[in-house]
Amino acid sequence: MKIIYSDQHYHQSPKLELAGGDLVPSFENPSRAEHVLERVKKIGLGEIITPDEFGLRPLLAVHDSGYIRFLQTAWQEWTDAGFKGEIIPLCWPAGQASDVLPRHIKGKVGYYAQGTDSNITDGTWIAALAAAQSALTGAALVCDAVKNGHKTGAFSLGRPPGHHAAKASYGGYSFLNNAAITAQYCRDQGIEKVAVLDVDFHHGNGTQDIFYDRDDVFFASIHGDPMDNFPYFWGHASECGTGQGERFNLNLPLGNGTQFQVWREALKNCLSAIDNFGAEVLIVSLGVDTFEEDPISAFKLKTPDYLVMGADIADLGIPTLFVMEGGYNVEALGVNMINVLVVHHF
Ligand code: Q9C
Ligand code: ZN
Repeated sequence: MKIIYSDQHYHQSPKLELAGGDLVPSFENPSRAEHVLERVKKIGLGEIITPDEFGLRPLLAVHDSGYIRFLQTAWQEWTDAGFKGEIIPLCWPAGQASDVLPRHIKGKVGYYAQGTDSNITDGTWIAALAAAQSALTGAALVCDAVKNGHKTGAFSLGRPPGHHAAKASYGGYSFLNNAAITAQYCRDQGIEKVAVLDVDFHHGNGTQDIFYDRDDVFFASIHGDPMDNFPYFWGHASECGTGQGERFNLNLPLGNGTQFQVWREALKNCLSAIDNFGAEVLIVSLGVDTFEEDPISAFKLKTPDYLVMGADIADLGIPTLFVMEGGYNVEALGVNMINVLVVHHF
């Protein structure tokens, strides 16, 4: 399995995040990628390559152009307005509000943000763009394999994560939706049916948002019940898609404290739905914040469980791109994440 990695992720190194009213060191930080990369090297998972350049076009195929422009210019506008700290939004158009995009950067930030957890820094755009290009590089490998009738797997080892980023909003440490960008890229390469399987602890609300009315990209997510967990306003089992997309969105929320035996049943349901759909390419939003010792999540998966998870996914036998998402117990992150991948012999 090829691993795509860029050290540009170091440009996203937010200082602090609000947690329970305290400012604490950001959970989503460069040490996460360091631990995963270290593990990849230690076990010799595969060749590590740097990303190719795909430009902005594949990003604009899933994200709103005004939103992309905002990500590119937010830091400049923020510093031009005289601010020195990282960008943390302070107000939102909640409830009944105008849908007009404000002129001032403080208003724009509230317009595009889902919450206060995803600081925009001077390097956020550079890092997020590199993560997207890494994922696209992996997608190109997988698409080539499909065309040549080979089975292949690739792993985009990148951050910041992406699955909370919607068409026109950021949140949950996500700015560009790497999984969605690659799913659309595969479609544009002529792959008829693409499935996205999201195993991160948190619901992939951004990916759901992007493909909610579509029947060509199937989205399945296993996650902490939004009644008790971020992103709170998306991820209920009743959200099945709309219009053409009805029945092509599968949410399997599970209660806090869920252990692997129950989690695995949900995985089997997702995998058989993906199989029935007839996916030619599988993209996995690979978060391992389902780990029992994750500091911000509530499932009880153990380190060996990730081997079984990986084997179950490999059993589908579909060319697969793994895209790194969450996982915040940095000590265990490398081993847990690579356990999912190590059983893929292609
Ligand atoms: N202060 C991903 O795993 N809530 N995002 C943070 C802690 C947001 C997680 C609360 C969690 C988002 C990609
Ligand atoms: Zn997560």
